[in-house]
Amino acid sequence: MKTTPLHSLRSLSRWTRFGSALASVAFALSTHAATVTVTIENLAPANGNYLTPVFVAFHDGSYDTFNPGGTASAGLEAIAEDGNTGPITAEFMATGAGSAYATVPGPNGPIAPGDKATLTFVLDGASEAERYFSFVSMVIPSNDAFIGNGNPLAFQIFDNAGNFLGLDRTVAGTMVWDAGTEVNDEVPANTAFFGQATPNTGVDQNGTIEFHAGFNLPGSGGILDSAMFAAADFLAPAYQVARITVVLADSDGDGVPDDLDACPDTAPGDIVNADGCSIAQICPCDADWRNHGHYVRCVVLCARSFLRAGLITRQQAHEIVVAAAKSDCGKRVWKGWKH
Ligand SMILES: [Ca+2]
Ligand SMILES: [Ca+2]
Ligand SMILES: [Ca+2]
Ligand SMILES: [Ca+2]
Repeated sequence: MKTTPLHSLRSLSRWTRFGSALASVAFALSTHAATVTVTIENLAPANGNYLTPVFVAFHDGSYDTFNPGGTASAGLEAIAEDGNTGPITAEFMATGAGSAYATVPGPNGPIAPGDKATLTFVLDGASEAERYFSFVSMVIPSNDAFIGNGNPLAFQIFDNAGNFLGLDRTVAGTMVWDAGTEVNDEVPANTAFFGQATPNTGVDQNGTIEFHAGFNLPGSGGILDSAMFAAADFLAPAYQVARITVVLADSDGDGVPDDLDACPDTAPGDIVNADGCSIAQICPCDADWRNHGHYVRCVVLCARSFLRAGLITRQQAHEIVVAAAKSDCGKRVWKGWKH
């Protein structure tokens, strides 16, 4: 996370030049660098399926994870059967299609229903090598079920001019794939995260990648007979597996992306200008004001500028100025009088 040293906050707070100082900061940051946050949220209900830590990659559009109807690569087999992202990561690196990739775990490793896995990347929007996005994650427990995009051009994150497009996609249960590498017997000893002790255990399917036909019916001794996964039938009506988002990072949640935010750590809920700065940050109470009047003048000018920008109402501007005038900010406190 970026930090702003106190002295720069103070220089921003000088009413004589806060406007030009903020303008120059915003100008300096207007490049193609983009700090983006990838989030994978498990949308399954309680006692639904988990997801393994997700392999995510940004690339030039040439990285093809799989083709429906085709056979799985060894890397796809390892993630679909065991949640192992090592081999698919090596395959991705060998393609030379991009250099921004990661395995994104949930808060406790596997991503439980309701949990989110999230990771931030610093990308170059102007680079063709970071224009498209792909992901793969195993649906667990299962023999070889997974989610992911087989079309490398499906998720374009930056347009050809380098402008951020982002991504917000829901994966329905009907979009779960079967890797075709292992028979869906759901026998615990063969089924990862359901009793299987060693990787790549199970009966070879020698099949192709197809939409998954669903778990075995309740009563067959399979996954749905386990109380923990009683609601994991991802082909149930309206079942959703995941939501995948790629957004510009906004660490302080003020609506201004990190790369354009001149004031990190804005207090939650504070109104900010286009540079991500609140009035309390532009005119901080504890700055080294010459006197109370200088502090109040900073707030007056700032409130006026927020009002002009339509960020606050006339009534709010009035209340902000009154509160500043009533405050002790900028006053020299006499500490030697009492006791
Ligand atoms: Ca299978
Ligand atoms: Ca296998
Ligand atoms: Ca922000
Ligand atoms: Ca901010």
